[in-house]
Amino acid sequence: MPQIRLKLKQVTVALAALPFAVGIALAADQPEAKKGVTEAEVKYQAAGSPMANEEMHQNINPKAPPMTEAEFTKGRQIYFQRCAGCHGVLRKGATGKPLTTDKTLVNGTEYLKTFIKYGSPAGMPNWGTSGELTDQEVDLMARYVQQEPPTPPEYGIKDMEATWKVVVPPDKRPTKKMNSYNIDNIMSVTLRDAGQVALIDGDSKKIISILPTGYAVHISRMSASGRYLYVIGRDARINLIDLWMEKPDTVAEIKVGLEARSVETSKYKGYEDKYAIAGTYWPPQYVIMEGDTLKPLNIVSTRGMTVDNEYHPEPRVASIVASHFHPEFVVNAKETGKIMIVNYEDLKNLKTTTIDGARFLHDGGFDTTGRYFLVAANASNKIAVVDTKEDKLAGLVDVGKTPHPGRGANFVDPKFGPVWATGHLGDESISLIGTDPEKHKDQAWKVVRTLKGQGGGSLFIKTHPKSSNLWVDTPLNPDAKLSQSVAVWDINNLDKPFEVIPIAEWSGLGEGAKRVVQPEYNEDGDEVWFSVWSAKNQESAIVVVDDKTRKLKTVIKDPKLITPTGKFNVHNTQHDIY
Ligand code: DHE
Repeated sequence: MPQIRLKLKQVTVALAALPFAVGIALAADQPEAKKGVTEAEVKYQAAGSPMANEEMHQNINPKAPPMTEAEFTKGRQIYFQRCAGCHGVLRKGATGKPLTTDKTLVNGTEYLKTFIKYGSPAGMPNWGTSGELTDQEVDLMARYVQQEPPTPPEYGIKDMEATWKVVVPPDKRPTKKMNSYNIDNIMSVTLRDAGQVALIDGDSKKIISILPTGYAVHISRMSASGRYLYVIGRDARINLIDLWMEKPDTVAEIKVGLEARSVETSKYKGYEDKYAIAGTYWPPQYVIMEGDTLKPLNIVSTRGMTVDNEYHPEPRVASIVASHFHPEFVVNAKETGKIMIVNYEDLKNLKTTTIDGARFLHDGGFDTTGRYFLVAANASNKIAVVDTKEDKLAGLVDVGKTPHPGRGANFVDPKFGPVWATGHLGDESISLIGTDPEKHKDQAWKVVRTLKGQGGGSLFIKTHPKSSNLWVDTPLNPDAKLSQSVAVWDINNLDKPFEVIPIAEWSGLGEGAKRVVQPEYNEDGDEVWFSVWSAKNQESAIVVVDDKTRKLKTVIKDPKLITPTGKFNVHNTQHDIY
């Protein structure tokens, strides 16, 4: 079959940051997925991929309807902005159905147009009738998905080295803390659509500095010593920030791929601050770097077989945590459902233990002992439990629909002992899982209690060892009353109904989505911070609540606080306290 090889030119259309953009979501084709996807899940999946502007190779399929090069370029941009989050870069399917040509060519242009225009009850948005795409664009996309998927370039050590900058070499950095900030109580706040982080002094609530980072910056993590802060953008750029400087700033940076979400640092005794690791969505791989310079050392691909023994070309790297029991990282691959425990003692003779979890691994956190890592397998409605001491699967727990714990919440249930909890995107339940196989063996790795929350669309749940409150957000619930408030339970009295706290109302903001997202505690565990997240051109805020009284303490507002989402307290992040 003749194939024309065509190299698409780089395009300059800016990728709009689409915080509330929706993606195409169809779970029906996935073996483990429960049928139907809620509006919250659809909303969550697809922020625009930063890859829309990458140069890619395109093989023309002679059986597909004709398209001009300009049409290809436009189709590719729309695909990466709207569709890739759910259907995958190579269109092999993730939350959404596979859109490979063996399927799309059979369906044909007219069928695809109807599907794209009107959507489906299983979760596909109605791109045409909602006004997001014109009839012409719907027609273009129907033809585009019948072409072979363009392949973004690979990204190896030379590409990484070309972007690697050591701004201040280690021997030119301070040898002791040069500022008077209480570093342990600094909050690193994601300013999502500004591509920045705000470092906020948790004691004074004043902004220390706003630092440029990657595109649609995603998470912050701390080094074992608490000195270095690592921030990763969706465009896979990492900033290494030295908190000892008079004014904390970036001392090194690197771009480790084309699209990413996770970064972590070595925490095992003897390896503190020695290594950093980042996982990428594209290419599907992870890289181990020097902790204090970000020099890339070792890149490992995650391509391979799924837990169902089918090959997957694009297993995106989701959460990564550092083991406290061995010199190891726990790397979670989304599409394969495999959990890789990577031993970093000898990078040239890398030992990896691979555990079968379930699909699609996403976010998670440790239990209170730091031994067990609990990770959401969101398309399987399960939590996989990894024993990081024995390096094996301790359990696979059935929970509610589309679990989304963030790092989860650890506390002692008055009846069932130590538990770790997760909320869900797909329903209103909060699952409490027993985590003490020694003293509460019968409860371990089982849902011991289910709380009924405000509604679905929950992303983050949080408590603190010094608190008796359990906070659950619902930022993606379609009802503004729910997305703009949080529910809080008394841990010592879980049968008592939750209280609803109107965080967005307390913020005093005007117009905007005002989604209340991600509770995070201060170092002392007596304040809980919430982001009130509106669009880029609207005012947002951070609301600080007194944890004991559940009353408003203060509102942090500043024109520079653009789209705040995640907040990472240095002490809590450094010590995995949640
Ligand atoms: Fe996240 C964590 C991926 C959308 C805020 N997010 C994570 C992690 C992954 C991930 C893999 C775990 C990292 C780790 O622990 O190493 N997030 C994704 C996506 O793929 C997704 C669904 C769509 C996308 O295109 O990015 C997505 N995430 C969002 C948002 O829309 C959120 C709410 C706002 C934002 O800032 O973009 C969001 N994600 C967060 C936050 C964390 C996170 C705040 C860290 C939580 C924590 O407490 O550690």
